[in-house]
Amino acid sequence: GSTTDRIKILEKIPPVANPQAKDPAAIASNINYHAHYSPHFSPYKFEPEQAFYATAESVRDQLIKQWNDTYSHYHKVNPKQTYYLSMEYLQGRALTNAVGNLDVQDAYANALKQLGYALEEITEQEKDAALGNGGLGRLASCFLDSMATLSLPAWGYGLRYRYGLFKQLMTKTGQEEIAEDWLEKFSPWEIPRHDVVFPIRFFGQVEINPNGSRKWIGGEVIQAAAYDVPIPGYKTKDTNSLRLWEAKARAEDFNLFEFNDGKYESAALLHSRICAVLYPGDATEDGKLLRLKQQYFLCSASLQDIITRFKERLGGRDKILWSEFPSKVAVQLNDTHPTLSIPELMRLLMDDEGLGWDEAWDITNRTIAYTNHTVLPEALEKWSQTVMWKLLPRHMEIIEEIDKRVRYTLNLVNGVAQLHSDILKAELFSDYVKFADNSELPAEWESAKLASKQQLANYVLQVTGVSIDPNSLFDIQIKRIHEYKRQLMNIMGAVYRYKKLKEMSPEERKKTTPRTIMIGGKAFATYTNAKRIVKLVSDVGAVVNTDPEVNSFLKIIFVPNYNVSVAEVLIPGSELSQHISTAGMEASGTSNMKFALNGCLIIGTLDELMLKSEKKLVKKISLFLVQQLTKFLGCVKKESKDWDRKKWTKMSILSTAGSGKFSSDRTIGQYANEIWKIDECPLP
Ligand code: Z15
Repeated sequence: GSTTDRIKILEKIPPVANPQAKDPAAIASNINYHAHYSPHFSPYKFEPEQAFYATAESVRDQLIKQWNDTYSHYHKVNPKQTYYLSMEYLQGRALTNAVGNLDVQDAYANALKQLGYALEEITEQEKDAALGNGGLGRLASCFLDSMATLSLPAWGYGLRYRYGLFKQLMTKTGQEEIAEDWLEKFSPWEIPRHDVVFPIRFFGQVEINPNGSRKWIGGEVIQAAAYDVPIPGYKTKDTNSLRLWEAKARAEDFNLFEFNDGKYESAALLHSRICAVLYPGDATEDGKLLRLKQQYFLCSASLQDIITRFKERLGGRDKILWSEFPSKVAVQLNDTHPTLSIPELMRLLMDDEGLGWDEAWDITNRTIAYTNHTVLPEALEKWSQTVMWKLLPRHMEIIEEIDKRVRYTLNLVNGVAQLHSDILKAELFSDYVKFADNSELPAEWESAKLASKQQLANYVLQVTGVSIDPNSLFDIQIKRIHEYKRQLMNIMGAVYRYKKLKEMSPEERKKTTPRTIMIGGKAFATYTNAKRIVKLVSDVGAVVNTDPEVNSFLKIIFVPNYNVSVAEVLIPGSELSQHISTAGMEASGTSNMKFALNGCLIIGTLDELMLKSEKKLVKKISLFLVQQLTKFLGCVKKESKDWDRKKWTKMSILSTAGSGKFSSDRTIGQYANEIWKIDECPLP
């Protein structure tokens, strides 16, 4: 409808605040209330964008009550609580998730219909929150979802980057990076906590007191201010928090005299930029001072907040029993990025709270756990001692002491992936297998898949202008572009397939299975080889897709700007996906599990770590691209021969049936029991 039509519809619906509205008419009124009284736009407009913000604010009303209730419930019960510290979160869109978890999907769809909109049209308006790069960040977001779903008292801590991951624009010269300001208008999902502010120090020196205790003084101090994002769970009222820190300078830190002298780069102004951008590299080394500052900023603000809450929950006792701290707090570090938490907790306990080394070290050990996410040596961050001593002098003293005391005793490392082939088999041959041969399920399964493929085809047409056949085999590889992930091998395989098709007679071609190969992912801006791969994929596509002789048998698509909401369209529409990283290089991989859950078959590397875990020692063989490609093509050929719709459907059903283990709910359940030792704390 036109702008005037929309306003006319709006006029018929009374704007009434009703944060707990349940029926569609009341919800429509509440949405209209927000359009009128929480305005962020000029009046007399109710275009899709305005409708999205008003709808999101209305859904937020629904969340806020149970969110506050959850907080006071935790405060009263005072259970042991987990804090997940991560430099990255890839939340994607929140509206569909919130409406689904609150179980108000139909009511909202209906309400929006009264306002002249389809729910899908409105949810499409939302920008992805992309405060992360890839697998590590998305895993953190899945974990938050599962922690709420399992009613666990567990919160996330992160940074409120103004600019998240860049937007990938495809031009004649390949990938171009566009800054994405996800807060350009505003985020309806964050609540500023003006009362939660902590000082964060950088530089300065260590003062030694007459009694031997030490204190970090001087340097520069900035403020960390909290912004909370509600995390609703599925089929639970528990609504947890993701607390994002924002760097702020206090008014008194501004030196107006300097400013008036034209010195705009005052320390205070520089500091306010700490959270300006997400570092856009995925698993690559970075020694930038700003990144180190970001990491310390996250650790210090989060730990000060955690200690403050621990003290608040003492329940009126004025004596602090620090030995109780590990029975109230578990801190999980997502990769090495937040490991400064270890010396920071030591510093806070010793220098601010007056504990001795042994007691502080015992508490720190029992509180903090770390997960490793990479086997790439270049992904392990390193900083020079000079930089560290300058920026964090007290922490360096503590780190040296830890090194002296534990360098010969430390032997515990835990990683993200473990293979449980036996469990897998047990699940694969469980009762579900019977359904795979059931007469109705395969047909329903196929039509659901076809519907998802049709949606994907519509999306590809919309973003690339290329039309693809939903009846062709959809073969997908989506992940950050990296040499070790071997998108190059995949595209070489596609070129080989194209050449073979060109050699065939028209009759022979008709006997092949038509295929659409889709590759998507972002390349780190300065990673030249990765950017060349992106360009190659899109150039090969341009040749193949316009070749009338073969383009009904093969299409090659570079899917631009791969992100969470694009994944939500691609993964359900997939039939075959590529997980072909060089053996021994991928710590785990997580999209493989999402594809499998969505009934997609997988081509994957038989990783040498897997063989090792089965105690079969294999000699490490390093292949050149050509040999790898030959092997890969052998695999691809076999899977082409196997392409029999009935057989595929059965394998697809078994794939979904056997992948329950890969739910992040299962992972988080295990973390809660085995590492954090926390119990669920559901709202009554
Ligand atoms: C990242 O996305 C991953 C590891 C890292 O060290 C960094 Cl900095 C970013 C990925 C791994 O590459 C991937 O194999 C793993 O599945 C994922 O983390 C989640 O654990």
